[in-house]
Amino acid sequence: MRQGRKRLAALAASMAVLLVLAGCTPGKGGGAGGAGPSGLGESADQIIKARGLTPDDVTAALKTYVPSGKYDEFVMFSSGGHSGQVLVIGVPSMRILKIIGVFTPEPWQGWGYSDETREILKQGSIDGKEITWADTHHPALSETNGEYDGQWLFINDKSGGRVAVIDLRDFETKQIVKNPLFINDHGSTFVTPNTEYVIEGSQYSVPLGWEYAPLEQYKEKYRGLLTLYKFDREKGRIDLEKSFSIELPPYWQDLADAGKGESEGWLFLNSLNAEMATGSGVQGQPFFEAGTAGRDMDYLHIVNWKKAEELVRAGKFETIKGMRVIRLDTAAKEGVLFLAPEPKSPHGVDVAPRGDYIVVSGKLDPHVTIYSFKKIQENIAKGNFDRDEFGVPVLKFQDVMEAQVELGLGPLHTQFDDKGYAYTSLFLDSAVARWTLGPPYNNEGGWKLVGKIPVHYNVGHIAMPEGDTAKPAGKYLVSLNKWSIDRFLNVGPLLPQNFQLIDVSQPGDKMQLLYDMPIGMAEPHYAQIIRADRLKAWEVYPEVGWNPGTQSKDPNAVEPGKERVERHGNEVHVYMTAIRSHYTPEKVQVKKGDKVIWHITNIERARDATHGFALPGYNIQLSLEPGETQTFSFVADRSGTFTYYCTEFCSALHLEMAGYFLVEP
Ligand code: CUK
Ligand code: CUA
Repeated sequence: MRQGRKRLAALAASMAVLLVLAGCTPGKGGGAGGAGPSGLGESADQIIKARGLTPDDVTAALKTYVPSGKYDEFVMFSSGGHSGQVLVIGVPSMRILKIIGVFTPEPWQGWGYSDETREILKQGSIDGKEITWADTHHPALSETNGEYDGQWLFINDKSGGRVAVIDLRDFETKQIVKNPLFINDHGSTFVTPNTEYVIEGSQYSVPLGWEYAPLEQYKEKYRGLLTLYKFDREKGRIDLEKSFSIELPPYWQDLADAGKGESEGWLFLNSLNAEMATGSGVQGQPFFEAGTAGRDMDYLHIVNWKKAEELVRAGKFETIKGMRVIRLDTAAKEGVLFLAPEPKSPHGVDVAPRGDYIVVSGKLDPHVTIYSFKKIQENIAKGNFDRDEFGVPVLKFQDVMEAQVELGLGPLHTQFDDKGYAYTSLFLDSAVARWTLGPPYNNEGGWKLVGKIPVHYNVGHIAMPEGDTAKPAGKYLVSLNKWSIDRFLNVGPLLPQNFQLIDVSQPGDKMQLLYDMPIGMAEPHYAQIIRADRLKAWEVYPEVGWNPGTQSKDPNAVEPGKERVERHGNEVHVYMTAIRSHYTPEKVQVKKGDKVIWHITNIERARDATHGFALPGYNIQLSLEPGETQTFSFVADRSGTFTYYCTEFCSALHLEMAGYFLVEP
């Protein structure tokens, strides 16, 4: 206590010196000896005292504070959980920079109101049913040579087995793909080191295409699946025609990661139901929680995707619901799929930066297990394996396991830094463990627990700057905690999640908790953190009349002076421009029953000069960024007097940016 106070005094003194050096005058005008009742005081030592801060609080504040007009060093792309969105957060400030509409309508961005964005949301329909939510789990940044390249972001929806593509030139979603063969996913999204493929693995096994089959036929009819979506960088879209899937045993595949470096060309997935439990819905069977925990070992799936590509090229696939599928027996026979035992209900599989080791956590085992890719290859080459009941080669645990490190209770997910440390979240311990990788990352033996830091509470994933790439950047760790309990003001029984920022720049067991960020809108699962300087987003759209859907000039772009309303039969085409502070035209008149096709171009070139466009009663809300063209269409099925107006406070005369939409009976 006393020592703490001494440290504090020393810190305050040194801060005062710094402030003097910086030309400030600490201690003046704040009242002697601390803050008065009316304020915090002006000098650093007064503020520290008035707010009752500890030395650690002060260093934490200094480490996270980003002054106005200065930028964060890193950007975190976080899953938006149930919201079906993506959160963009600056690190270390933990300021939210943007929320990107992905699987669900997002009014601010007009996401899901224009024709084009509605169409993209519709791509995510399941058997024609529009889905209004998503369970986003794992964002994945595109990679070149195993490093983030800042060009694309992918994210999955676990609930619907869907994958979305976001273009990081404008931070907008461009495509949603529904997997035709499974209803849920989980091991998704992950990319191969040059983003040849975006990967989606199933979770709860179902018959392919989720056709009906009784649970009693589980082993015969139910299957897991791994889908490799071909990503076309030129077009910026997943190319379903060039994509394919690999059928897997019904072991409830969980998380996946792509090999890189030494293991490039391979994929790894863990699984959690080697028991093939069918749940208490089947007579005499226990609950899943017991049924899936019967065996000591589940299966790490080891997949040779280069080989799988060859098989597809050689025609060794079947087409099911339009998707090319390498059947399970083919995958088992032809060297595409191998298994290795992994301890007790594993969760998380993470490939080390050089691709040489694969780290698997055992939720119900206090260890992480590290597999050697080299040993896996040697044993495959020697044919040193048994086979499971589906004929899939099963390597022997002791042959392919490199090390086990005891970390604590409930290990889940692992990330890496630039110093040869690995970090693993411990769900049950509510902590993050730091441990050393073995050679070549660490020449003093390695595979040792170094230290732990408590987190608040129940951590799931952790994210570190470029922490799952070939070149981790270290420095920070964000702990994505499921429970916050007492960390924030009480907001009722539904509590926010808690993102905790941790400084991991010091070696050894020194790790410092810096900041708590409440996430009060869903449960994000995973996040990835990229160096901000890798992102090269546009400031305004490249040309006036830009269509973000095609990322090119829109044929319906409206030029100033050419605004008009055209009637073709009972179709009315509106060509409108928006600029501070008016729309042209300011009156649009149609007849009840007309089909209205309305194009608007924001002809501004000034950065941040966004206009909105609201047409109340017809459920239209657009965001028109500088240069952007949007089209929306509807049937004017309700006569009356409607107003349209701008929903972005764009200028002093923003309220005057409005018009009348008249529908004659
Ligand atoms: S999972 Cu959520 S904590 Cu879906 Cu990545 Cu492990
Ligand atoms: Cu344009 Cu307000």
